Amino acid sequence: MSEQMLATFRKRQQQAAEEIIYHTQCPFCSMQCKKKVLEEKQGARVKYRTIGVDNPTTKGRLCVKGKNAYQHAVHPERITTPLIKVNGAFQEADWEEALSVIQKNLSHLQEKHGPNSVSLYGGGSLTNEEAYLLGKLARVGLGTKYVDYNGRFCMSSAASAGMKAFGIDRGFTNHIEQIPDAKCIILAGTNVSECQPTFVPYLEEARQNGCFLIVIDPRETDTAAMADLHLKIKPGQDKQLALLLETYILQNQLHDESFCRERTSSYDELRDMLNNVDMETAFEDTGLSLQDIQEAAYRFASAPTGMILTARGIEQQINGHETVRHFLHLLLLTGKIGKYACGYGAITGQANGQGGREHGQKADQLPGYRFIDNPEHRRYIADIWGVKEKDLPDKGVSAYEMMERMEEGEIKSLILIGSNPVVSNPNANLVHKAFSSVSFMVAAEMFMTESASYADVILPTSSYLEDEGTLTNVEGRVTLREASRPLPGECRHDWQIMAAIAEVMGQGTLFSYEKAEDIFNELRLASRGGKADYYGMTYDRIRRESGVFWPCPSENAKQETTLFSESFATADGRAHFLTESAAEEVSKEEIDETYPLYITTGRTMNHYLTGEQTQRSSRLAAREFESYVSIHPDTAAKYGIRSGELVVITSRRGSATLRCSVSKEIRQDTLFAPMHWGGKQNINRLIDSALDPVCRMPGFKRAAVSIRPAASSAGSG
Ligand SMILES: Nc1nc2c(c(=O)[nH]1)N[C@H]1C(S)=C(S)[C@@H](COP(=O)(O)OP(=O)(O)OC[C@H]3O[C@@H](n4cnc5c(=O)[nH]c(N)nc54)[C@H](O)[C@@H]3O)O[C@H]1N2
Ligand SMILES: Nc1nc2c(c(=O)[nH]1)N[C@H]1C(S)=C(S)[C@@H](COP(=O)(O)OP(=O)(O)OC[C@H]3O[C@@H](n4cnc5c(=O)[nH]c(N)nc54)[C@H](O)[C@@H]3O)O[C@H]1N2
Ligand code: SF4
Ligand SMILES: [Mo]
Repeated sequence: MSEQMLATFRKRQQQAAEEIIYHTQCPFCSMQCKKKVLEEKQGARVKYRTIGVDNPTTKGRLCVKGKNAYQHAVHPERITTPLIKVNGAFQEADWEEALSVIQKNLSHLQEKHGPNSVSLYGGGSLTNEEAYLLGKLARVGLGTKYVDYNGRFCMSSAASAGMKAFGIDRGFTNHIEQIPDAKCIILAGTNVSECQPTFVPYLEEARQNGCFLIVIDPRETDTAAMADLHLKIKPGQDKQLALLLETYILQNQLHDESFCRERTSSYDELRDMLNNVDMETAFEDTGLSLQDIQEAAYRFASAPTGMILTARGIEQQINGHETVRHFLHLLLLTGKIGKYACGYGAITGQANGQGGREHGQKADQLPGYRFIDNPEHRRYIADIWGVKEKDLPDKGVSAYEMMERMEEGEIKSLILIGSNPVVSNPNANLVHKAFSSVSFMVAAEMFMTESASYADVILPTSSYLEDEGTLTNVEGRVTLREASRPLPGECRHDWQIMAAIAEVMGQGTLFSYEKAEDIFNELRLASRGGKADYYGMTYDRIRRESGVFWPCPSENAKQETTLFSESFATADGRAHFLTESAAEEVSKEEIDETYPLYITTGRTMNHYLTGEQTQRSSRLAAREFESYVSIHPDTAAKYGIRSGELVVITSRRGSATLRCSVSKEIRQDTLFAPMHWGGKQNINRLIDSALDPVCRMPGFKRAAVSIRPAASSAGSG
């Protein structure tokens, strides 16, 4: 090697040594895989590598999204200065100007139309500290009742079902390390292979140990491919299926009579109710074979241990609450809860899907899973916040209902932090109108999204590489994301943004924090004695123990690996059966001559939610650069559609144009489209605005539609 070459080589080596390591957690799903991102600077060039880091939940595993998530965080399209809209165009501004515009507009609207003219909309990507602060900003910073978040669309039915049946709502009732010992597992409407890939090894281990795996899904997903029995159900008919399973278990004496008598209430009423179910109709509704249904019931009830895991397939229905309740009945009837390797798991969705719903960004809730219409709960939180109980607003309305009130003109302003509602809400055409009709809108965002483009002021926020805080993962384990990358440009953290808004609105003293940990320490007090009690956790303890489960009432409280082993968290200590139907008045959308097919919607491996982040990762975008609709080959032939061509799908609300993908994996009467694209590919233009009467969940998983080639001029709807 020549001297010159050696010198160049040494120089390169020196440059390569300029490596910074950022410890963090993946920003996407509820597995919250721990990882480190290595930033290697070589002169002007920067290279990134991502490595999984061992932890009790995901053991160092990462999926393709987690490996590539740095790409959006360092993307040149990141918004890094405040933007103000002037004559329809965004202009860069400084924080002082932006906050002054916010103060003037919000004050003007509230003086003229009252405090409730302003609304806030949050998200499940926010840390616990930020979700807590969003609720506080609404109730005491701005004094409005209108606050809700995207988690309403995510898990509200599982949350309300868990709360009513068991007395608390924590995703998993058991630590997930017990899964390998479960001998029968029902996966109802969950596609973990694509949505929580680092969870899958737990199921594989269970199967190795002899577990019988049942998957309920209208599609043959990668998850269904692992199953011993796949029930390819008609969309929206899972409650009917659960009723059939319950009845079969009881009729064949496969239930646990002493568990039902000792640990539950309304057991006799449940039996009476099931006697009155029209079994023939229920059976026809499911589109399944009787033999398969009977096998599922027999396998689950007779297995020594068993678990039921649900996700959005059965939950995002306008009878989602009741559907989940009936799946919980299967656990109660067979006594498979409160025991090792038995129990329930609502597989949470977003990074902080669980914690995000516990600390008060939901219309009806206060921190610690307290309720805003409970006088005692109100008093407790008012004391923590140093305000009078009577000054706390009442309950607001759910996420989509806020959109309706914007469109009707009652809500005049919106502060959006961590969501992209024009792509993710049902009946997306109405959301466009709602956003056009508000007089003043603020968005805290990383990117110019379809929703943020409606804003009058955009505030640049931090990413998961920069923003430290706690998140509660799929297990109910509170983890600490130690994010240390310096804030790019003028970006600020969401909690700083909320504190700054409170300050210009004259409430700064209630929002003076120096770091996320200060907010966490207030949250600990606010959650103390509540159902989701975080009081016994500190940042140090979470670090030391690699995450801490709630409930955690004291600093030396032991972590409970199995909830409900002695009693349930209800007032009488018993689990509650649901014996009447509240959902009868909301009728599910039926197919007819004009709209002859069902459509269901969901996710694919490479993209995340409305795609704003994953589509800015070139490696993920390259894997799937546009949306699609799956159709069975016989159905495609019937409607004269060739694979790969563009088709127009129309419902009673609107249309989307998608590329057709012909596949035997889907039912003949059903189409499937992912939710990750906006604009003309936005599948939520088709989804109805009807909501579950108990939890206000929309029916994202079932609509009636027509299909035609985009090239043809004829069409229906
Ligand atoms: N890759 C990826 N992973 C994600 C996300 C993402 O966007 N992309 N998002 C995260 C979030 S926020 C969430 S909430 C979770 C969602 O996780 P999942 O709920 O697992 O995801 P989905 O694809 O919405 O729906 C799951 C399955 O339900 C099926 N399904 C549709 N209709 C019905 C029905 O009527 N009955 C039954 N039984 N099944 C039905 C679909 O075919 C689909 O396979 O994933 C999280 N993880
Ligand atoms: N048809 C159909 N629609 C659905 C669903 C479905 O299955 N089918 N699923 C529903 C479900 S489960 C969910 S969870 C919703 C999700 O719906 P959305 O909340 O609209 O989805 P995201 O794409 O996560 O939007 C988050 C936005 O916030 C930004 N962001 C990310 N992190 C942060 C942060 O820390 N702070 C701030 N300020 N901004 C941040 C991102 O850039 C992105 O633009 O969609 C629902 N909509
Ligand atoms: S998307 Fe989910 S499973 Fe994949 S790396 Fe991120 S947190 Fe883990
Ligand atoms: Mo979600």
